[in-house]
Amino acid sequence: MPDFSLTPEQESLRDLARKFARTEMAPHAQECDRTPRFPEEIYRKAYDLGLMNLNVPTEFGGSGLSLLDQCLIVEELAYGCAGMTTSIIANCLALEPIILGGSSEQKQRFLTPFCQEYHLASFALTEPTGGSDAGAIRTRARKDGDGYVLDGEKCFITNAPHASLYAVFATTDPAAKHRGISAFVVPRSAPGVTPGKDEEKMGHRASSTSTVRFDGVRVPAADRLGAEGEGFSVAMRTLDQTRTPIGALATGIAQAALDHAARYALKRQSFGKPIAEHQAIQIKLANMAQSVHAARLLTWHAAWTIDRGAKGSLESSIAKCFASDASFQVADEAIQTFGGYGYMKEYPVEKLLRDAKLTQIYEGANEIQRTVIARELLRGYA
Ligand code: COS
Repeated sequence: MPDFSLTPEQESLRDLARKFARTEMAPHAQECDRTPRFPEEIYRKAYDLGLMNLNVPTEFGGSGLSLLDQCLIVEELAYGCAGMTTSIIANCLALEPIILGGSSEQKQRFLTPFCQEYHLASFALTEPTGGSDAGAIRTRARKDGDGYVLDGEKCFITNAPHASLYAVFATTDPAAKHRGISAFVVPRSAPGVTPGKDEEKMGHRASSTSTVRFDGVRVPAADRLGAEGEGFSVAMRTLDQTRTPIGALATGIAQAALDHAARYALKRQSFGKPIAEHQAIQIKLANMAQSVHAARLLTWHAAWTIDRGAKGSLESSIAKCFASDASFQVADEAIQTFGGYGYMKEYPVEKLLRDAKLTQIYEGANEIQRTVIARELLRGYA
């Protein structure tokens, strides 16, 4: 890890994502935020350039990128628009349970089509009464012949109205708590699957979020990932992988906020000089720069740790939690640097604050990240 240099391949991945973010995403970010609009044409272009399904192994037609490679891409995309990035990387979250828990036959069957043609998938874990307490989900999977029947409702599901496939977590035995949970792959076309209407959100408004209902949905046993009761482990291992890219996404928002604030501070005059020459603003910019730098390094460190085969629960929670808190603070300071203009929708920084807020909540609220961090930490002292 002391060597922070990127390989030529990583440099070109980063350049590709940077160019795409600045030429294809950023010019539409404001309009998609305001309307709001789900810009599927941009997601299709991202797919065509290989900027989706980053975690799918090469043997199933994916790019098989390391987590560090993924983070380099995600940070750049988020610089262009965090909401679009959430929709672009949602496939990674939805397909990870198949990568981790699926048999070779299931991987071939479910992953390959995503690498042959543009499709969206959703990760369906959260429920109206069970967000942070993932072991308490109520969606039922009742044994029926050689399969299961699913009943229940999921909420806050990214891309749900546009997805063709869902990774669904359901319990065969609620009394068994997390040990009763199994993971299933459910096609959108299965009778009884009903995505809800788009939620009106504070930020990430270019992405789509809705409920999904499962009413008597038949799922063959062949579409269960891993053994019955292994679903909670699949979900937790998935989140260990996908929280680090959220650190990268938050870093991208923070870098954008810092860049806007620094440029504005050099231009904006007060008391006869650019505000960048006032110490109060310099201190803000210096603190923002430290936060962005630390967020990036913690994210790279978590990615590097996991790429070397470690579980990385501690490192990914640290990266996600620190980077998202940093992102919110940096966006807040960017608004303060802009003063009244920062509060206006005409300027880009208020969107960054709204987008940063979600990174403190999704893929596990930061309170949960601190729970994970403390548990992992204390294990070393017990
Ligand atoms: N990898 C593998 N297994 C894990 C694990 C991990 N990262 N974390 C926990 N487990 C296992 C534990 O080892 C334990 O196994 P046993 O059944 O053998 O004892 C089991 O899972 C239960 O673990 P724990 O007791 O820690 O579970 P809790 O109910 O206390 O919940 C948290 C743990 C809070 C960490 C979990 O519910 C969580 O991550 N919640 C947030 C969910 C989330 O991020 N939602 C966002 C969805 S995507 S937008």
